[in-house]
Amino acid sequence: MERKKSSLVIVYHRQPYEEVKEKGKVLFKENKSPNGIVPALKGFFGEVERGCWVAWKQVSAKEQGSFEKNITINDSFGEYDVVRLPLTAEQVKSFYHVTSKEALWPTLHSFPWLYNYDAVDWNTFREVNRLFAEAACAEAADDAIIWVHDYNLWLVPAFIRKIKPNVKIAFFHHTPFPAADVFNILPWREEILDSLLDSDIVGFHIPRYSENFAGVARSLRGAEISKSKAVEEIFTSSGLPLSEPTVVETLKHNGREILIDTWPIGTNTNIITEHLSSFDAGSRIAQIKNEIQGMKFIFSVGRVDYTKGTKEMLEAFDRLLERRKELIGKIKFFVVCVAPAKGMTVYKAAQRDIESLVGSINGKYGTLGWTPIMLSTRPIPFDELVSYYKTADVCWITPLRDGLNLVAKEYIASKASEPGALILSEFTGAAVELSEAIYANPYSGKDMDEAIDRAIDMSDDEASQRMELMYEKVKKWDVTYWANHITEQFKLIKNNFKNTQEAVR
Ligand code: GDG
Repeated sequence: MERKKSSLVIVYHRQPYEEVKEKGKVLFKENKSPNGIVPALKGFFGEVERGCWVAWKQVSAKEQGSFEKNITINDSFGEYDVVRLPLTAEQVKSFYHVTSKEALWPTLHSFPWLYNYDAVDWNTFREVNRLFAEAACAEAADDAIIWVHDYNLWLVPAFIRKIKPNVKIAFFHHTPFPAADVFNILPWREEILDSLLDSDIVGFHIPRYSENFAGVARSLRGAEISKSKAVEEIFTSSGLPLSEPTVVETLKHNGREILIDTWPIGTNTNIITEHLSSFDAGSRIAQIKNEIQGMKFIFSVGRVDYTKGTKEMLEAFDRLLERRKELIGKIKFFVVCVAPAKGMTVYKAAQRDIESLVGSINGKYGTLGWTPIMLSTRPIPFDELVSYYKTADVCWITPLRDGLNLVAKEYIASKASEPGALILSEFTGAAVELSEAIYANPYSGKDMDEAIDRAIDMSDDEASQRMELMYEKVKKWDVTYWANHITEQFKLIKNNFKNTQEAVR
């Protein structure tokens, strides 16, 4: 029997569940972490009659023939379809590990010198994007919205537009979008831009990325900024490296209007509060407090990735112990830095750097009874994660570049009004929302030193006042707010912008 067509198709490279094998049987279990992007996106299925998710799965050439590509999942988000695109190991390596992670990722994060051009096989990247588009179109009703996520699927909108011209195409960027000077290094820039401009709506976390995108679209493709507005209350409009006073709302290109949406993803404050009030979290918090024994507790979370600035943060911690000997034995730093999927050579060096720095710092200052840094390269369960957030006096998040950074928001959601100092890089998207954080420029050792000093020395009164203000924002602009905002934007494109107060000139 033919499957019912979907009115919302989400195209995201990761599968929306954890696939586990138990007693020889494959089970699709809900993600262990109830927070994060996958549950946030699955939440949209509750709003539509039928939803579908398209992702890839590595399948060997031998198994491709018998592989069950289409499955239906029934979990706490309801019933939805999933298309698993079977990619061979070679396709995964070329499309994901090499082109996405070694060429596009460094460019998007403004690390062009790490961009590995020679290894890129653009034809494979294009082909995989075509497969995603075909799968999405096969599932989509004629008037569906197909919502494509992130840079590794940049070429999907153009293929969709050709296959199913009347569907609405939405695209969301989770990463930064760099200025034209950096973006235009990519030799495929025009093809990428043409595809993105085939969307009905292109979304970014913060105004700077939308402005950068509009700048590239204007200079490369002659797109016209047809509507701009002052940035909304959520964003700090001046004075920060990533602030912008105004933001583009619509672009006009080839006789079409493209909505440029700027709104940051929020975190799920309710789920965090629920988990923190559970018995498990309560006993874990008591246990952590017991283990910490009154020491100043610093916590940091981020994937192993040179963009996350873990090396620069550890170097600053090393200088801290060197500069302030009175902290020896009185401070504990827990760094959760989860190792990436195997096969990405680019991250091996980053992980080696981190492990060797941690070893060297512990060797330099540690004693039999005190180890300054505890490093976890394996993921910790969500209940534990929020318990660490709750107990941490300082949360240290200083990426060199980060599209948004949800960890900062999770720390705030866990602390609520309790004292806690958040050190936040000025180069994270979240920085333009969280003006009560202690800002740090991770490119400056001196700035990092000042930031950690301020965080450690901050009075509880000041730390709880700042936290309270940040919590109000994180709670107000949470993931539900973001979902409602996106739903409104979807309605707008469905009605061909008819709800816009001011007609586009
Ligand atoms: C991309 C963009 C943008 C991490 N370690 C553990 C764990 N995590 C969870 C965190 C958080 C998520 O992973 C990481 O989200 P971030 O936003 O910080 O960073 P990216 O993974 O780089 O995400 C980023 C995001 O997309 C959304 O658009 O903000 O800029 O790069 O939720 O909690 N969770 C658990 N154990 C861990 O060890 N349970």
